[in-house]
Amino acid sequence: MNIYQNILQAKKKGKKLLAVLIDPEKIDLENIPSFFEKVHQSIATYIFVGGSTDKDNQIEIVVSKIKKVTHLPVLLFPGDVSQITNTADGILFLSLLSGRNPEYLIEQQIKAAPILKNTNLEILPTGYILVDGGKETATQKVSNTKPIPQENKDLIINTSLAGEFSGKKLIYLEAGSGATKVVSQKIIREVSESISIPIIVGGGIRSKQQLVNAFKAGADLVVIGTVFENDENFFNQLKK
Ligand code: 1GP
Repeated sequence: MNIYQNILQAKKKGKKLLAVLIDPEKIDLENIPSFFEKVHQSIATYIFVGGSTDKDNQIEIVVSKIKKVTHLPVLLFPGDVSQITNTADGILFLSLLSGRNPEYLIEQQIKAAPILKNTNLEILPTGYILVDGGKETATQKVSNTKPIPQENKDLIINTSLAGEFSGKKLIYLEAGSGATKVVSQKIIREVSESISIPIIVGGGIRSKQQLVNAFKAGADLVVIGTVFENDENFFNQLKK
């Protein structure tokens, strides 16, 4: 079964999924084996690798090292076309639907197409929606776009619907890495009631309660990065 079918099946069964996000600029290569011992004791089901930038082109080496120590599927979560490597299992093929910058709506995707054509990566078309997470994030700066205010619920819902209608397989509601305000339960709930494809939620989640809240509201897959970078003991709260 491929990655997307697994996500769909989990959604059908009400099984919740957790992705650990690894930023290739921040991970210490030497620490990968011990980091993954903790990942494997936790409820994590996927590994996402990527960042707004990858200045030292570390992604390929990071993914190769990760693949040596884990059985979990590794998905690229690329900031741009330079972050594609065939060493992963799949890629979130993102379109930044909340923004109006053609570079991140379609240009990067066109640049990526001939590269992806020559890989075995499973491609997961993903509508990426930045919502205001209380502070300016790297994604905002790099993409030169504005997030949608959380008060503008209808725009978030309609953008999600437009993503589904134009063929996206996933909708990612993103408050931004290190956000001070997570995507509200109200927004997650209303988006999940409006669309039929799985919903990914991430940005600023730093407690088990926030994770549970996102799941309860309708998130199918939650992404957590920063808190694991800062405190690996957080894995202890998420034991299987
Ligand atoms: C960011 O949604 C992810 O793209 C995860 O955010 O680093 O705040 O957990 P955090």
